[in-house]
Amino acid sequence: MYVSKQKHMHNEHTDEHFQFRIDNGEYIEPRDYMPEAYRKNLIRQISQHAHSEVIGMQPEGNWITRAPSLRSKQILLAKIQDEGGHGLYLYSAAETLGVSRTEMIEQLHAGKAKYSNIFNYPSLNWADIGAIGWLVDGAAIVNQVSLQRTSYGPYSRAMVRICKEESFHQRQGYEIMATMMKGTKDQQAMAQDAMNRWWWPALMMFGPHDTDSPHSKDAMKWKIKRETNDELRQKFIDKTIPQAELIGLTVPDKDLKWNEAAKKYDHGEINWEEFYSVIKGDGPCNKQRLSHHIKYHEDGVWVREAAEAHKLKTNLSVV
Ligand code: BYC
Repeated sequence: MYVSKQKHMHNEHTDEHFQFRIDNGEYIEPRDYMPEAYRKNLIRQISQHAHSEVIGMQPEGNWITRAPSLRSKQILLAKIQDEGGHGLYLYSAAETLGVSRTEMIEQLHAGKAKYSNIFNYPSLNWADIGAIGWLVDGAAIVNQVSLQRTSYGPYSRAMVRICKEESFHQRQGYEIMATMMKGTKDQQAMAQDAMNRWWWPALMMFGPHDTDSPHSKDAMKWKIKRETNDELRQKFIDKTIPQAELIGLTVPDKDLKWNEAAKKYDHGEINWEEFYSVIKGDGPCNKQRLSHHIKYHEDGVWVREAAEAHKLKTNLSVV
């Protein structure tokens, strides 16, 4: 009896048992056994996801002071604040895997950790705020709805909460685009121009094609990813095109057409050269985004020190 219990306990700490649990649809929790490569892949993905949320505040923050009405300013402020919150849930989820937030930020500042390609493009005018909410948050939702069922418990739970807020963000953007499309010829042209500039980078958010995605095989086996890059990209395209048509926007892809047999849209070739150049650090705003983050991180040293001092004082008073 005793021997069989020991054997069972031993088995719990093997890759085989881990995969059995994954195949069985179980969630993996921080203290559970996990292969080192699973832990590393999760830290990479979750920390990059967190960095994306926080860096993503910059292109939107650019328009707070110039929002066209008090209502739109309040909504934009609330949305950007949500993104900061998403970053915090995600940094906390990553910390449960044994990495500190300080280390993650250091990796970002050293250029070792990536963040989403999309935030390296400039937000030139108010229509861009519409396009970001509608297309960028729209793409993020498709990805994140799928990640609600990711195999790592803390990441999955963070996604459930984030998805609720993202659907409001997507509507905020679509409302801006719909309003502009009902406006003057100039406003319609601005909305179309924003659509033209954000469409292709939004498709790139899903990552390289499955055949060129080095992390996908393991991520699918471990159910970190529940759907592949191409499957999610296709879902986004099929869902977004009718929304564009409804408000009179043209999708900037001459090869786009409905495939009746496959019941999906076929689309044109994505410019992967542009994608790799942007994620390597050579996009239009990479340097600006990173130097802004570094500056405000350094300016915020006193806040972190004050928080630490307060914690110490509170702990002492409890003792
Ligand atoms: N951008 O093997 P692959 C938001 C990298 S923010 C940059 O397919 P994976 C929002 C990839 O990291 C939404 N890099 O990788 C916030 C890898 O390089 P490394 C952010 C990319 O991880 C504010 C290499 O290419 N969402 O919603 O299996 C305002 C090979 O790729 C990108 C998430 O982060 C990219 N787009 O699949 C508004 C979702 N794509 O790390 C909105 C969580 C690929 O080996 N992340 N790379 O140096 C994921 O689902 C997956 O990480 C990805 C990529 C699908 C993005």
